Amino acid sequence: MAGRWKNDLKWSDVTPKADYLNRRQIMAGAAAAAALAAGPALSGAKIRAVPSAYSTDEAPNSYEDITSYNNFYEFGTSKTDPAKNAHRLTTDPWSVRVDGLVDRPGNYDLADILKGVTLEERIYRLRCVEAWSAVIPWVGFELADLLNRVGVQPSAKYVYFETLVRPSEMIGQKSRVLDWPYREGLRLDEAMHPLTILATGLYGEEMPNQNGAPIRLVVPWKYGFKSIKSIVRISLVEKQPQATWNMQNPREYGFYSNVNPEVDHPRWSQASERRIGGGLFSRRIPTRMFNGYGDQVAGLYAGMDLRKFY
Ligand SMILES: Nc1nc2c(c(=O)[nH]1)N[C@H]1C(S)=C(S)[C@@H](COP(=O)(O)O)O[C@H]1N2
Ligand SMILES: [Mo]
Repeated sequence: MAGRWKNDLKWSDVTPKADYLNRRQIMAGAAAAAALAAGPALSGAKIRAVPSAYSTDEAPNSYEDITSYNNFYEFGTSKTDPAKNAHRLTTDPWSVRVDGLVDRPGNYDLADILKGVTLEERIYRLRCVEAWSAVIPWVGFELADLLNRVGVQPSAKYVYFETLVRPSEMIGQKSRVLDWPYREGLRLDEAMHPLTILATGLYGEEMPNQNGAPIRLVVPWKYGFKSIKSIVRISLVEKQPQATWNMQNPREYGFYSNVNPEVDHPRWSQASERRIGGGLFSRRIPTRMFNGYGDQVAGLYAGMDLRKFY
């Protein structure tokens, strides 16, 4: 169609119908080959997702690595606790309360949130503040899609998020290791950025509980703790909201927490990182400014002192 932007093409426009339908068998996008190579059986609940130009071409970590080495303090503080304990979480039914400075506040059923969206595969790097990293083939949609649907009012400046509190199923919440609920926040322009997604799956399948089922945030240029899991509330607010790790230890964890190899954590260097899955001889690789997403996001911070506002 003359004059139509390339970006407006839908997957169904460029893929023969038979292939399109067959994708259920072959899984989403570039991750398929890696998943097959990776071996271990996936859960079986396939989701259709279209490939995205925002994906890295770096090889994803295996499904096994991504689902067995996690941070999810609601299920315990060790890296292997979430995989052991998160199966107890009931993720259906699930609703997300959207409130604050929005035109259409409400308690939205997850199924309704997902009705109008195009799920994409986004293969992103994830850099934890603890200096490990992974490459994860998420399935999700842009947070901006949801925010535009609920109507953000002009006075809103930040977005605040909360994780579920349900100690009967989230056994880590029986301990006061953090002040529950886990909470996070973004500036509105960060939240509206096309790289910022709400993920509902990985490796072309529904989100494993230990990775934040049924819906979690992914902000690839920030330290992993900003990517809050198992979200039940999204609030549009005027003032910079509370964020769990920033509350816990403001000297060590800033509100912005953009990945920055030049600003060390008070207790360790942030200059390099260890890719998970390398076993005993895991390699360290240099950490990149904004986790390698600087071309897309550096402009959000023009004029800010990135050493001060970490
Ligand atoms: N609710 C909640 N969200 C959370 C966390 C958590 O403990 N609770 N841990 C964070 C941290 S520190 C990281 S590095 C990522 C890890 O995501 P993954 O386990 O899917 O790799 O989740 C983030 N989201
Ligand atoms: Mo992290």
